[in-house]
Amino acid sequence: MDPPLLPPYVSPTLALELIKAAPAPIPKSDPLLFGRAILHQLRPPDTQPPGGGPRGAPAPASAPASAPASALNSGADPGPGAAAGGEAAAAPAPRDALAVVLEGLEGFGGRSEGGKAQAQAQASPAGDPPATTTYRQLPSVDAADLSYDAFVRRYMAPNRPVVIRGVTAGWRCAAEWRSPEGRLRLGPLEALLGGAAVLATDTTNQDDGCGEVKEASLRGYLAWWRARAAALPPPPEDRPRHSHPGTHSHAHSHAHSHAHSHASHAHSHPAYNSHHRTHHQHHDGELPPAPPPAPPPDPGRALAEGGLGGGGAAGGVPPAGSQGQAQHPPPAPPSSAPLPLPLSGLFYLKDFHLVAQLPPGYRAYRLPTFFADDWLNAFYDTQRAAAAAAEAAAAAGATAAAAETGAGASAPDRNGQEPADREADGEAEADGAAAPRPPAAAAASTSDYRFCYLGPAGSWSPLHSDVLRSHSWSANVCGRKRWLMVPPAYTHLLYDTTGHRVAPHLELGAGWTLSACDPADFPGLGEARRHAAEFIQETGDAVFVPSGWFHCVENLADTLSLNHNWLNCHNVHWTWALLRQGHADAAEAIEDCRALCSAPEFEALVQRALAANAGLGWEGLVALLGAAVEAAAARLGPGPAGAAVEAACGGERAGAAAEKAAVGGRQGSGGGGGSGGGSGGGGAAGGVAALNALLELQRAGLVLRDLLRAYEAQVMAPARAEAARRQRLRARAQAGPTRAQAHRPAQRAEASPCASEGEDEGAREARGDTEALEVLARAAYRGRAARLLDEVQCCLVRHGLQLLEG
Ligand SMILES: O=C(O)CCC(=O)C(=O)O
Repeated sequence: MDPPLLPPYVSPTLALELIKAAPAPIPKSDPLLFGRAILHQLRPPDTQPPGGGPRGAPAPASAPASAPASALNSGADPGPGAAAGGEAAAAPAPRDALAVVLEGLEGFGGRSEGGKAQAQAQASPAGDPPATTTYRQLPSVDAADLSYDAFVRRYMAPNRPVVIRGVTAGWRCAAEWRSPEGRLRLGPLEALLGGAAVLATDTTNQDDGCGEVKEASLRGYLAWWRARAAALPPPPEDRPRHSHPGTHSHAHSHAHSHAHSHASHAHSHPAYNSHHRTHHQHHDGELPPAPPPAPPPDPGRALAEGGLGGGGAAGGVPPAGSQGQAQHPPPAPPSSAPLPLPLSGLFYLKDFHLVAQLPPGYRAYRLPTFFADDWLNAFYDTQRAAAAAAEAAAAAGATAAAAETGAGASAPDRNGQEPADREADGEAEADGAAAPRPPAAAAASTSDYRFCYLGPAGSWSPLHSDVLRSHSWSANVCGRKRWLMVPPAYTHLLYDTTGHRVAPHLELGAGWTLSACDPADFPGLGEARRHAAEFIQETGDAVFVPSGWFHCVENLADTLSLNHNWLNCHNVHWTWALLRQGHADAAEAIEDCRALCSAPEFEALVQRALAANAGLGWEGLVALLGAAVEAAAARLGPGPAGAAVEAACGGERAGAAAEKAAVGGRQGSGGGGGSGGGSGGGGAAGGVAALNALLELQRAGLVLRDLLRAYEAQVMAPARAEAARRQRLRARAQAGPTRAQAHRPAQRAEASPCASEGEDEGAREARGDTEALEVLARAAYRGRAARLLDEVQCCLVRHGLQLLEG
């Protein structure tokens, strides 16, 4: 990955506007964010499962988008919406609330119609395909016409999707992995990364949210792809050239955002049948001819040896040339050995950690400026650097303490450079290292959220929203995808009647196997579909998928895309909402264990379950926020930057000048991105940096504040209650049996396990409980969160700002 020209700053005007406003509220329609009880409140009464909840609840379209969490969860907990800036405190009228989500979403037709607008039909009760169902539209814009300010103002801050055209211009991978005719070239990819280990998901079954996942080497996967293409019958001569008539025009007109009829795209559905896909491939020629035979570069990693090539970071990758030019030896010859993947499957290579696997110096792409403000990958990069530094220190025989000292955010990268040097050189850590990586660092290097998706026409991704409720972006290096996206206000409609399963896809019509998407199982799906957006992503397009927008994606041609998940000050409150509810869910699931272990042990179990389920625990989130806060505070500088801020926003003229400085030269995807970058010293540019830093601090602070409140409500309070319960039991045991219990000794023993033990034992237990509470209260990350919040408050106050109330 080529580094972007960082950091991308919004103008002082916009930064100040965003600081004064709350982050966009999260519609409270997602059971994973707000608890499953929300389904009972939001679902229309006639779609409630038997005995499933209060009837007469408001219809989904009337769901308050920013009702306080306390209205949903018992207690006075203000909820993530409140954490996000206090808008939740004043729940708007239902219709206004919905408008919060859809208002101003240009091209997203019919927003004021409450779902009636463009949907002309919905599935019949039997699930028959509606002949004329259409989807809403999505805006698309040329990268060159979109400033970073405009992107943030129109899309990222309000959490709305957009297609940005022309982002892959100048990318090396676009030049090398795509033929001049626009076909996918698998040979150069194989030469670079053939030995890499990949996971291939079988997407044959449309009912299955996640098909069988098999391990292979990339070389093995590509061998499967070629063999499958060769095994498929040649297309009939009389067939039309394009198997997706409904989207054909997109390729030529770039008219991505128009809705089209369901009937017109039925052909492209994976379930349609493999012959249609074969036809597509052969006629459109996305798959290059089989490469010329040559000895495999590493027979041990060849497909013939059974799939998993043992890859790893550098395994099987030919060395890069001195200019960073990859050498492209011919791919492995066809082999008679068994394929690692069955030809009957339709395998999709998803979530392949491409950047981590690329050879040193191979800069496949430049991170578009729009997507460059990324706390998530920065955090994992830091962790990886820390792991590498710790390993190197350990290997050098250094003490553990010395290793720890080196394992911070300022740890040298694998080239031994300090971060400041790297920035000056325009280097990205992800570009790879010259030195061989220690094994643990190699393992850590896969802990990022930078992916490649590669699959033949027809492969697809089921309906999902992204990990940690992150934003994602997807850029098509080659190929074409069809997307369906559901605004977060309608998430509740995607669940089945048990409230535990999300529909695997949005279609209820022809071409899809319907049993799992029976309207009887998914009563809200028809309505969800009426609110969904559909669009085609062509080669060179990037899709911005905002937090919490469920989407399913289908490859209409052989497609390779690059995808990142990312967090920043605009959506980190979504992640916190997920982790907060995830903690409550995990605690509830193991509530029975609470009495059996100490409070810190119970909390550790909960956090472990949370991290396993969601991908991050609270401690991890505090670490991530800590990295963001420290980086922002460093940019702000130690002294009061009030003068700089004033220069940037105090007067009309200064503000306008600063804005110009911020936006100028940042048009387009790779065309800039950095003005400012100063440390808060005077002048407009310093003001830009300072205001952007203050915005980040404020948003991180809001989450930290809510996290500390949640720690009190969800960790300390239940632990205290449990300690008090135990204390009551002990007191009762010490007081001796009641008259009734004296006649029922067995029951007495059950009621109080301490009853038969002496007073000393009880006192010891009481002391243990008290100590356990103290341990919880002193949890290191809680202390760090409190210190970070103090730091945030100090920075804000120094500049005459404060955290939003709520
Ligand atoms: O392209 C795909 O198949 C899925 C991409 C996706 O889900 C994403 O980028 O969030």
